[in-house]
Amino acid sequence: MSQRTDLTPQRNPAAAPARSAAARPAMVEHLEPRRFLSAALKVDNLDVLPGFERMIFNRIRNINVDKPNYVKDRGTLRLTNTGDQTLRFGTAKIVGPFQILGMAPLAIPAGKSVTVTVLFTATAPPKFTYNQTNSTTNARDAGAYIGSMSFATNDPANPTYTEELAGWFQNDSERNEEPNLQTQVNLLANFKTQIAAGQTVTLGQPATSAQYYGEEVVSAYWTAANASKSVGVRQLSKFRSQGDITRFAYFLKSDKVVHNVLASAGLAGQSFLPYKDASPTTTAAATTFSVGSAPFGFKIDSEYSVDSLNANQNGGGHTLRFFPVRDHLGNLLDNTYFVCMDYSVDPKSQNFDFQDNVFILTNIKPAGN
Ligand SMILES: [Ca+2]
Ligand SMILES: [Ca+2]
Repeated sequence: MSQRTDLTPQRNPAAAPARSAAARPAMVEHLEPRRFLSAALKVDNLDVLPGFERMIFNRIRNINVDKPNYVKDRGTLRLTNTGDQTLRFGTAKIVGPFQILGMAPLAIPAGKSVTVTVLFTATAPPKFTYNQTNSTTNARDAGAYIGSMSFATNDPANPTYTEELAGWFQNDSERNEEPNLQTQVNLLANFKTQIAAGQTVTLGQPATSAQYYGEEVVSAYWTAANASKSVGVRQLSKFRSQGDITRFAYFLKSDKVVHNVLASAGLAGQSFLPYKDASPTTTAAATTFSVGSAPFGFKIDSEYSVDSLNANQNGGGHTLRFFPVRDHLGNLLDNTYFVCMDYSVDPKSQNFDFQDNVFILTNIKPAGN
């Protein structure tokens, strides 16, 4: 899977369908009516997540001095002209603390692509609106900027194209200034999955039993939806102790042997789209593994998807929550789920924010307990 998950961005519904040369009757090209000749814009977010239409970022003012934070403060779009006339752009209009690195493109010849890198440049939290953090102590020290980049084009289907830009700013690394799970999934990444009713800072549980929220899918074990294909994993975010590697594993229900398949870098301990451990920062924390039709569970660092296997039975040992992924239009993506975890090994520090590590899993379906 390298850097891509199976979550291929959906085509901009406002964009004209890609026109392939093969689809046109070449023999009558010279007679083709003028109305078929145009530029056509196709947009790809090279991060893939959260989608072609939106980029997510984060920044931290006071980084951890001993373990300097990697932050996701830039991302790149690929703009492709799938039409047969030169694609031309007006001046880009930016809303919010974002900027284009270098020159914005003015024109793209037919069939060619250019890349545009966008930086998140906030230097302070936004004006306080409501508590978007993972606790109640420092809610004014962090917040979300929701902005955009738009430009006019001569693509008749996209007279104005708008890319949504969403950035999280926190004054400090950790210190309860992390985006809570709803802030991450709904406000910043704009997935329409219902995490919980209303606005919820944490997803707490009674002392001895689990409590479930929103569209949560309760299943300790899973199987590959298509047994002939691999299961995909991509880490969406990591907001836990700075400097610590996160290890993602699976185990078969039959033998419980833990197979580590992915590790994300410790220096990306407070970041969206963390990178793979011992890799360049441009290598996304993503992988695939194959299990055929065997039921399996997940283990993320200390926490199992099988509640009874967890060392700490606070909240019934329920430390991994699964939610179906709904895209920005509210469509359920087939066999695609978030897994959202909360560390419980030290009961005193368990805070029930359930966003210490968030992954997106593809080609899986629930297999019960
Ligand atoms: Ca936590
Ligand atoms: Ca956390």
